[in-house]
Amino acid sequence: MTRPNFIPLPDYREYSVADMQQRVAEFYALMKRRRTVRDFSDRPVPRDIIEQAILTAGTAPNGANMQPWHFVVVSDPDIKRQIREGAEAEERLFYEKRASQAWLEALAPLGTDANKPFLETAPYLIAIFAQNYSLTADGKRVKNYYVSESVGIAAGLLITAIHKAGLVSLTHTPSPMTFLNKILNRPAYERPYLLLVVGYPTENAKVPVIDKKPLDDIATFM
Ligand code: IYR
Repeated sequence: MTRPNFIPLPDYREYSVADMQQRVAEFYALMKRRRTVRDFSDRPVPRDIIEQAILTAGTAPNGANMQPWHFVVVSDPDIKRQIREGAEAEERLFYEKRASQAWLEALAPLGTDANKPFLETAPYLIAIFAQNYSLTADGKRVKNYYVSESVGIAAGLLITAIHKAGLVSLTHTPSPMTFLNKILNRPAYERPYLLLVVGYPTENAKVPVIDKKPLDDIATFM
């Protein structure tokens, strides 16, 4: 058993109430501008921006600090093509067979279909894997805790960091995504969680007209 090892909270900064109000409002204004984009430019993006965004994702709070995630960053055109083929095969089944009528109706305002050209156009695909187990130095499997919650929070931070940098992303989830294990050579105990498409939008990128629920609908204060 490793014994607890504590230090005084490092780098905590307290702000005045007025500063907090300004900071949180500015952050909301920044995040409100984020849109999920499907029209990607092929303009290249420097790799260090992606590296910083992934480091940000890795700061996520998570179960027992097991950090049960792995990010595979794909820029190789041949691997992107394989991912597109794998995803479109699943999506064709989804749109033609698997999706209920109600699901297709819910998706209609987004105008999506089984074609996913952005999987080849965008400069980066980040495949996020959730690790149900971690491997110790001697190759033993140890169970991870709160894996979905942890990886979900990390994915949120990644999306936030990419937006803050000035790039756009698409949370893409062809289902099932096991083809990603094969193409990207990841072990079976890693579950593909999300495929994040990252890059610049095209100059005439379009997004659907949607709105976000008001505070009263999403929060209760008691
Ligand atoms: N995975 C499909 C369908 C899809 C499902 C949901 I829920 C969305 O919010 C968007 C799309 C696709 O990517 O087309």
